[in-house]
Amino acid sequence: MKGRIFSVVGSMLLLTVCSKGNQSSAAPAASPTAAPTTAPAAPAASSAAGGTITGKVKFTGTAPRNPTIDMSEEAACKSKYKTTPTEENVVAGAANSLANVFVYVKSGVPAGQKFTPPTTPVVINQDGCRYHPHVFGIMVGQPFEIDNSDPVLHNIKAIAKANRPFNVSQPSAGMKTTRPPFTAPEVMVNLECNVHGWMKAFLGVRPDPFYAVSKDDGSFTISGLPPGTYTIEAWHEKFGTQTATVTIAGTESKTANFTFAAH
Ligand SMILES: [Cu+2]
Repeated sequence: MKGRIFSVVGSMLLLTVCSKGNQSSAAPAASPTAAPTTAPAAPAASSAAGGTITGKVKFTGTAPRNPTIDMSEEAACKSKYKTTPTEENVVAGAANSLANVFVYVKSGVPAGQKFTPPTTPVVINQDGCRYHPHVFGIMVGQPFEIDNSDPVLHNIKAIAKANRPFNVSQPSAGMKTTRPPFTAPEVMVNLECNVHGWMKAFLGVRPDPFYAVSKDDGSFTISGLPPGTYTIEAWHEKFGTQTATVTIAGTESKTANFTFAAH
């Protein structure tokens, strides 16, 4: 989503990490680590004003096995897979890197500061009876599009508290539905399918653009931050949440790494 990895220079100073939990009672016991990374000599490509927070997310322990999905009653979906598909509860890469972690600035952005949402929609696609993406973000006021690439009925349901819940039924392939934008920040809005119990996705709704989703190698980048002290939260659907405090001065880059305990 926010894919660029910037060179991390001088990122050790002033980074503090706290392991306190937050409103999510599912927070794991492990404390996040604040390990500075040694920056490769990559070109510093940040032309946008502001500071950058980069980091890696990983986990300790053994990742739970993702349940397999029985798609035998949905042949059109099943035929899209060479092997038995699984749920995507824990998507892990090499060296225990953890994907699908929603990392965002939880606090520290001045309350009065307004950010214009992109006019391009965030798209979720139902393909192979799974959601793509599985974890993603959107800004308040940004269009949200729901696509169906399967020749089967999907009925996506948004389970929201701060936002209005909704249902969208899409009985055939090629359907596209644009929803009115979300109106309030909410981490996370749960999306699920009323037809296929295994279909789940998680959407972080934010009032600013300071969020990212960790990639397969666990990396994330949040850029364009004005100077300030920020609470960064990392959210994972199974492993809970962790927070770190990062102070940005000028246009510097800082590192915030997170380590979850698998359970
Ligand atoms: Cu479905």
